[in-house]
Amino acid sequence: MSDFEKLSDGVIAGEVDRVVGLTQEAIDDGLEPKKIINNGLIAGMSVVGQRFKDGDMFVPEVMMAAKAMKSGVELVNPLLTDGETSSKGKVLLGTVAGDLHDIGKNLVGMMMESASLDVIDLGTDVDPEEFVEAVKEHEPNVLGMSALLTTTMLEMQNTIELLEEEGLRNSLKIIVGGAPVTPDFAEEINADGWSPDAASAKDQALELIG
Ligand code: B1M
Repeated sequence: MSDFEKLSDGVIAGEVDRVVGLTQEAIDDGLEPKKIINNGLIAGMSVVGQRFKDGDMFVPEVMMAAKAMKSGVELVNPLLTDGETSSKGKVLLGTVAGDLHDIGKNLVGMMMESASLDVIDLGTDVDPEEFVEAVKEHEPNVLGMSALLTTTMLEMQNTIELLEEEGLRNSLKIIVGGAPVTPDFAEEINADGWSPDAASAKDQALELIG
């Protein structure tokens, strides 16, 4: 098994200590930092994303894998040179106003981070005005909104309308998700995309960023 395969394997197994040890070994052996991230750590997390999508892995295992991957990336990140920053774009994420459910949203954020997207997580119960202020401040490529209640999903529409009023809608892509949110609803409220799960949300963000 190659060093990269061992690293991927450690991420898939969610073993933080093993991943930290293997990452340090890879650094000491002089392997290229970007390859350690892409061919080892992110490669492992891609497998996790696919298995989660297929129902072969579950939330706690995905969280452990994401934690292991993050621990490895943190060791390698300081070694990347300026031109090598691994960021593929910026995503602003939040659960809408009145809604405190954040497990799904956190998974979406982890998957996105594992694909080298910069994630700014506004947390839960984020009202339209807060989303608008954060879009002005951070200028993200993508805004992702999560809702788990049939009552709060309407806040997605309120947020998009406020972004339109403020002239901010055209400069960003919007994706929505959460158990009660359907593709038809996403289209109705003028979102750019809908995803059924965290791994698909990551794929969609990357696709929309282009
Ligand atoms: Co609540 N809750 N809850 N709850 N809760 C549900 C959602 C509910 C379906 C339970 C039920 O009645 N069967 C129901 C909603 C009914 C409805 O509106 N249709 C409900 C209710 C009613 C409530 C309260 C009103 C209960 C009460 O107090 N009377 C209350 C509301 C509080 C509030 O938000 N204001 C409430 C509270 C809570 C807890 C705080 C106790 C807790 C949340 C803890 C937390 O999140 N930190 C909780 C929980 C845990 C649930 C259930 C059991 C599980 C939700 C979950 O985390 N699923 C849920 C019932 C259920 O789903 N079985 C329920 C796992 C998670 C990985 O899945 O969030 O769907 P999910 O995320 C998926 C996808 O949806 C997608 O990707 C994720 C991963 O693949 N996804 C996105 C999510 N966001 C996305 C964003 C994207 C793309 C994809 O793009 C940006």
